[in-house]
Amino acid sequence: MRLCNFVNGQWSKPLHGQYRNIVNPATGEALWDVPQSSREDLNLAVAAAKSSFSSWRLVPAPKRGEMLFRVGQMLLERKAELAAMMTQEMGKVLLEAEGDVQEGIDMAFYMAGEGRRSFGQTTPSELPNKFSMTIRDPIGVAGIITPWNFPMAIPTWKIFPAIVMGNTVVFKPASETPRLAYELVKILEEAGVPGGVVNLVFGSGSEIGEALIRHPDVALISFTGSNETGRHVAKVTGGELKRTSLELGGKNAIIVMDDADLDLAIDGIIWSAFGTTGQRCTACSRLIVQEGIYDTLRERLKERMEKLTLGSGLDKRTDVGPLINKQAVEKVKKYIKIGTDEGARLEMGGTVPQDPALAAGNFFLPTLFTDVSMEMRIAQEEIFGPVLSMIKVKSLQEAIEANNRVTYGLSSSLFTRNVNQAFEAIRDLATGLIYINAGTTGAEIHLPFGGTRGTGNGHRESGTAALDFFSEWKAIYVDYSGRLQRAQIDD
Ligand code: UN1
Repeated sequence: MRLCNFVNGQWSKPLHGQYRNIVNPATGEALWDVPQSSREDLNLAVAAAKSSFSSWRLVPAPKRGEMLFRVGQMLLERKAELAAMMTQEMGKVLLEAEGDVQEGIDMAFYMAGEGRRSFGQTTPSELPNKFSMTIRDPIGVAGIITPWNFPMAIPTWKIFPAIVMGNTVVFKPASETPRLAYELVKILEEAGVPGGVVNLVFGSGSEIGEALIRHPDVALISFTGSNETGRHVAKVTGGELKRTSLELGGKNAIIVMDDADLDLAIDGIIWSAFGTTGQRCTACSRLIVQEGIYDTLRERLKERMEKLTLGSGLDKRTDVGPLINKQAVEKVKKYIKIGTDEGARLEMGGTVPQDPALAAGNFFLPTLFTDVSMEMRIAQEEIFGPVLSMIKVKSLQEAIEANNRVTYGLSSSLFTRNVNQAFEAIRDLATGLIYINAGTTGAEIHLPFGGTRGTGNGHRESGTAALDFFSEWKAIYVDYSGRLQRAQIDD
């Protein structure tokens, strides 16, 4: 099967006819072919989005929202089928793939409702017989660049608020996971979103992503991906004063205090560190543990890790699926060597599995390092794999300080039974997401999502915060006094 671009309402082949093959990361089996588009394809998509903007911005927002209700309904009806495709293409286990689609469903219904809300303010004027209010205005063409780890959820976080606000879209999904992007855009078309409003162009970051961020007719860029690429995007778009939202990963920690419910903490650690094979921006890769329970927690965690089953995500017995590709396996291997050379103790894992049944896939054993100190690179850099580093601390203050001493600030978590400690942590943990007695993953779509420092550039996705990125505020003054009233001068 060959996927197509979607430009100006037409499913079209790339102009230069280049394709590449997508393989299942669990088995190496060939799946489908995806266009390797060129700048010419991208230019056509931007032109379509630009010309559609003039009519789409005038479609009443509740009508735009109704289309998203239909999108949500269709996603719901096709949830199992879409999740299976996602597992084939990206590798995450079926249960998590269903969660990924569910996040898209939630976002569709939430943003559909924003079609009837999009609240501004009415506020008194300082002058008599004068009325003031604020309204949201769409901005123009939004360039949307998404990663492979949430092939459905993250595109919906960006596309749905963009279009309900009245913007049009050029969507460049991750090269590794085109299929879900293709299915999502087909659903948007079927739900009645007019041609030209959402355009889809497959291709590489260096060709299509680069052309998109540089295109003078693209007013907004919403990007999720690596810190390095995010910095590049910011440099290019900053020079053009192009509004840009960046979500660039994390080095998230779970803190476990001596008084914590250890069964609960271990459930949270296993799910956050090894769920999605550690390939979430929100994944836990540091475990900061108070000294009194450090040894017990380490031993109990190892017992649980032993029981994790690796395999294809389509198999119901699998706990941990493959990494996305061979380069990811190499990257994780590199960090195992870095950690060992730095003097951390490799307690478990650290290699690819020996099981011949797994040899064709990109598997890596769940890995635990202990004796890790905050200076080590394995405690500082995003590995994006099933590698957890244990750090011992004496107190909550020391734990919070360790948590904050990284260049990222996405998610953090604290396990304690002490409510005072919980609130102290909420005050002092310097991340955009904080969980008490839960792991570092599992953000819900109606709350703001994003982080501090190297995680981004201050914008938030999800919830009403997403509307702020995808719209411009207009302040309106209506003077019905019939005379010139000068603000700040007349009484
Ligand atoms: C990501 O990893 O980029 O909170 C997104 C979570 C999910 C979203 C993760 N709801 O883990």
